[in-house]
Amino acid sequence: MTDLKQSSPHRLVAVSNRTAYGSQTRAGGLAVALWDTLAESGGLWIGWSGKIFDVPRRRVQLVEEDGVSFALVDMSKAEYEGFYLGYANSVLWPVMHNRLDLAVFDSDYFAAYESINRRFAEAVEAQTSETDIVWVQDYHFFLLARHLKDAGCKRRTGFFLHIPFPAPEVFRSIPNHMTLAEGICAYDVVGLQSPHDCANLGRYLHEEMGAEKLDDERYRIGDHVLTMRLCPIGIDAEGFSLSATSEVAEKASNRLSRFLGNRNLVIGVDRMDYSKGLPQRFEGMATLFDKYPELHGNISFTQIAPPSRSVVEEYAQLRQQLDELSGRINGDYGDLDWIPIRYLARGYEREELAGLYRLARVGLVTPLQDGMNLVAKEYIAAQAPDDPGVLVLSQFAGAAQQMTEALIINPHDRNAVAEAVREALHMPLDERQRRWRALYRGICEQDINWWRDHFLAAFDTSEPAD
Ligand code: GDG
Repeated sequence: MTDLKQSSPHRLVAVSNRTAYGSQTRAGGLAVALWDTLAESGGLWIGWSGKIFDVPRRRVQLVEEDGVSFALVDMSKAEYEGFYLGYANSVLWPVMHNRLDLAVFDSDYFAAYESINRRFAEAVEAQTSETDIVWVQDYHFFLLARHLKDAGCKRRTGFFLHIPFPAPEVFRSIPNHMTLAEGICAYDVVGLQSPHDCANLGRYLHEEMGAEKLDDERYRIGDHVLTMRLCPIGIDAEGFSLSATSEVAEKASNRLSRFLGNRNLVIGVDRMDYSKGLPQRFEGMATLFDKYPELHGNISFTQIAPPSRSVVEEYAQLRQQLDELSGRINGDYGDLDWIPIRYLARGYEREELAGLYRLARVGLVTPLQDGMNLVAKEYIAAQAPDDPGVLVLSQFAGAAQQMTEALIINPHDRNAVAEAVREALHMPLDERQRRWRALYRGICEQDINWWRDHFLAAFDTSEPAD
């Protein structure tokens, strides 16, 4: 394994759109896992400064925090709009989540995407050396390694895609899909969330680029060998489990309990995003209320949905759709002493969420497409072992390919959602415990540190870029 922790000759350099620099709460997950390894290898994190200038500073800003160095890159307002709101979030995000109908193919967006990828590549070249391992995160930077190569800059590069890789038929609809694919192929190691994603990318590379499969992970494309690693992301399962009994968690749980009385809690927690299937979930709950009047007054569905990317039109529309839908369902089924759907369009602290998950008899995670879905894993981590709740999980979340002991459903089928919630509510304790134990074991074995180490170990067998 590539041991970046002990005086390894390789320094780790992370690249992501947003870094964890200056964030007050560096709680859990990716930020901590990267931070730890970066600090131990004397590493560097390159990302957007979060600042928008009329004329961006050309020089990157170098800062340090808790043993990690940061190189922060600026953007202009036009770049932010073209690269981030435009190409990343109005082209790549919808297409990769199978929502071609929402994609806005504007050639100015692609120009901005290329230019920001080039600027980040220049920052990588300037701030790193040939012995470093450069680990690039996510769909914002498909082209970064390609730009490095074009500039004659030799680096060992890895790329992790947090979101799904769609069927080749869908990916091909992006006007610049070949350029993006050449970008992918310029990396030494590409990590994906699920076997499904690996199969899709493998088929695309074979059909479009004539890639030859050498073994389980390696593809030859021209004279370059690409390692494609199945590397499902995890959480800090033990840490999250502990935080579910913290003071903050218990306080949040008590606040909600006072309102709940002895009703069973069904919980959903999602960024407000059309990939998360929120309208379909609300409709599924309406079907439950419709079919089973005996449940009225006996359960409470609480959906936490902090708004995100709200300046993008589709997100504003989703907000309106959810406002209307929850109002309609509460109007139809609610009573003087019962609100069927509690829909909270705001965020809570991480520890508060842990407490709320623990209180919930059912965790409802029903995205229409999702790279992994960490909420599913957090819900399991937060449960009390002697009285665990039940996870209802969409077959279209990457997590479903690992978490097979959940109740797996098709999120488009509102009847299936309703029946799974009912089954979860009636599930006997011994079955709940049996399913939970298997799920908890899984998320502990393949946690966030496993994910990081498994990805980086791929560099031991990958061939350096020419
Ligand atoms: C992308 C991929 C992949 C949510 N509400 C609050 C809050 N959250 C936290 C959750 C969870 C995180 O946000 C969401 O993670 P997901 O995995 O569900 O989804 P994306 O943001 O879409 O992430 C996804 C992930 O990358 C990692 O690879 O799993 O498929 O789309 O941790 O707890 N956190 C706080 N308050 C909230 O109100 N503090």
